[in-house]
Amino acid sequence: MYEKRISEIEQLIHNQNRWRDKCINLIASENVLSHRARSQAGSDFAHRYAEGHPGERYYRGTAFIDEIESKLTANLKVLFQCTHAEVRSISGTNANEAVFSHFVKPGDVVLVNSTPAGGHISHHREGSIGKFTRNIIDIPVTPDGYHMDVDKTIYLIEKTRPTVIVLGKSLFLFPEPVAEIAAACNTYKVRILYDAAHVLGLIAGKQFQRPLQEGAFLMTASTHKTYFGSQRGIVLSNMEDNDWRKIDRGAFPGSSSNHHLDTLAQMAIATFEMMEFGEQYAEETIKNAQALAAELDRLGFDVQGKDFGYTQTHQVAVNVSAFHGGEKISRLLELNDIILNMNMLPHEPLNHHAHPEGIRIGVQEMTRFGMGEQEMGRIAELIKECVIDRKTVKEEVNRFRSKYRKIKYSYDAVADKPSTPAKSKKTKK
Ligand code: DSN
Repeated sequence: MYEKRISEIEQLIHNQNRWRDKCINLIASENVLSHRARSQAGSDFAHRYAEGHPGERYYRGTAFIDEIESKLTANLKVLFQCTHAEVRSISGTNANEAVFSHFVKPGDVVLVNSTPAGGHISHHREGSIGKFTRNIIDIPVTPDGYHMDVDKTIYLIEKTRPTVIVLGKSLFLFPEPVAEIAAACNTYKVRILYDAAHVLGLIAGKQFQRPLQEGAFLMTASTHKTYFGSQRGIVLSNMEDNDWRKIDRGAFPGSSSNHHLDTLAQMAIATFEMMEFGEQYAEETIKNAQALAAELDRLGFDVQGKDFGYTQTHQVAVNVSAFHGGEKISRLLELNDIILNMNMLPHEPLNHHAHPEGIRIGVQEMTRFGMGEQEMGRIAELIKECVIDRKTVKEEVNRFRSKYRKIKYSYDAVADKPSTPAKSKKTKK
């Protein structure tokens, strides 16, 4: 009776696969899995449960996931030089919830990046942190809007005595001044929680600040933006064991039950890729973002952060208010198969959220498909032809994108080679 309806869903999945494969994807919070990692989706692990820790599960039948989870945790500790790694959160917000639930109490004062200044929704009054306290104060920013005003923030710390300051954001162009505020935070016992969702791969690739080494108490992240996937969350720290037990309980049973074992296995694969290719990838990603920003500026766009070299991450922010704003421009680009999101910019009031002045561009996915600075120049031209010249560029976008379909910074190049049939092992009879 419902078989035809299932076919409709299958067709929609097929349409998505075919469409996004032709698009220039510039959403700053996305990335693609390598073939090696993606091909493990739907393994038997997709059907299973494994609450608890390796070797101490509430379920039987977990021997293999125990081994995978242990290897992943051990690799993350090496990659991020930390003593604790929690891998059971199934998203970045879920990881934040595991942390906030134990370190933010009713009535606590917390400092966060405001939404226009780039703060993530889980740092917002209506998001995860708002469930635990309502005393949420925005971190002061410098006039350009993209940097913390360190003096004013330290003054605010002295005056309001927060328990926690949440750094890291979703519109994230420049490093956070962790080291600069660490002493004041130490004096007033303020914990620095650093949400590294957007920059995790840049940190792993050693091309960005190292929050844990600069003074952050802990770092949360999602694992699929500049990191190679899969879509999950993590918490990393060098904190004392006593405190870590709170995170442990925050992750399970505090904010999750089962932890989606098939994507955990994919993340174990992606983490090896990050260990091997992360440095080169992160370097190329940042260079690409800077090249794209400079070219968009040259072509007549109001690219943000110009006085500071535009960006030190995978992101570029552009004020498109001169061209009818972020909502209209992101739609126009989508019609031409260039996919990105509208974004509020730091000077905007919250009620602009549905019609903000900006767009946010991320180059991390196209970099993973092998694009370099020259290709960034071409993307800037295509955006200009579409937005400023009002030309239809869809066919050219599809033609251009068709040249970049293999996933680099992975072992897929090896997998692409025609496989030689495995020789049967001779066994002693
Ligand atoms: N809201 C997402 C972003 O695009 O930055 C992160 O969860």
